Amino acid sequence: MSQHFSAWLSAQQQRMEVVLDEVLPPRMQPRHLQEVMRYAVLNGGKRVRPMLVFAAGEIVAALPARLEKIAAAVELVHVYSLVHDDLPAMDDDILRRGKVTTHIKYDEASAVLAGDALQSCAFEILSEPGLCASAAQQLELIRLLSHAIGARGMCGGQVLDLQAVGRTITLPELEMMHIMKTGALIRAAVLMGATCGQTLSAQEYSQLDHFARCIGLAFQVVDDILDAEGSTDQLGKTAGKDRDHDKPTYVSLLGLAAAREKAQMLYHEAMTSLAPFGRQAIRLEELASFIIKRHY
Ligand code: GRG
Repeated sequence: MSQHFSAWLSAQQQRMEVVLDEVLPPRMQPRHLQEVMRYAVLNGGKRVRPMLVFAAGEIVAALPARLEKIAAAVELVHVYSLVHDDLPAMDDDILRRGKVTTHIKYDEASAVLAGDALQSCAFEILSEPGLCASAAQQLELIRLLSHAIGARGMCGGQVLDLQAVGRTITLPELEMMHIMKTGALIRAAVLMGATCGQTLSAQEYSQLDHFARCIGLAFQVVDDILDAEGSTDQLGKTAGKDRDHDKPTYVSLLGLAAAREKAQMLYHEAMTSLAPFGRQAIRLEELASFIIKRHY
């Protein structure tokens, strides 16, 4: 990671911490629910999806204040998915972002409700009057996010994931599951960042969309590799869960070496898609590299 990128990343992460603190003010009622939401959201996480919003927003010269709100909405939805994913009915985990999971710190009902409330908070932010230059742009943001996290995106992918436990699935089935469960929200983050500034040509939008799809899938391939290779300390969440739960992954289907090759292939395809944007896409390029090379 270049020093320049690493400084950018940590400045943006700090900026996100402030924005998230502002959208979840500590004194809101009911105090308990607000406390649970803040526990789940603040002080943790790489904030990759907000970074993708910022980096895509640079391509269309979007206003920083606008991007901050959109990035916050995407991160709140991501955190909701983590809180629900950790519940006993789902992945049943006790550690997330180096802290005990939300339902362990509080209780299951609080974790379910905090996840639900984070999701509605995200859509409330996106529908705030005046967020974008036009109502049509705001509707498009809401469409992109709701599509990405519903039955044909994240929730649908989670169902496929739960159904796959202990079963043998094909590579195309695994790919579809990963694209929906993880890739769809990452793709939405990029497209949302690119939707709130100058308008891209259809060709440019489709290039960016291809980048977003490649990097969304690559993110989960790397996650499979890290789950197999990383330690609990390094990841801040329980390592080796996929193998322990007999879950099909790129590593279990292809082996570590081929999984690494797949991630590299997707990375190169993603970079090729950015070529028409030249220097404007530098942050997206750096983020793609960060996603592939990350150790946590
Ligand atoms: C609707 C009841 C109900 C449940 C939904 C949506 C859902 C359950 C689960 C979502 C699926 C999910 C959690 C996918 C995992 C994606 C993934 C790789 C998460 C880790 O992302 P990072 O590494 O995490 O960016 P940090 O902590 O850095 O933000």
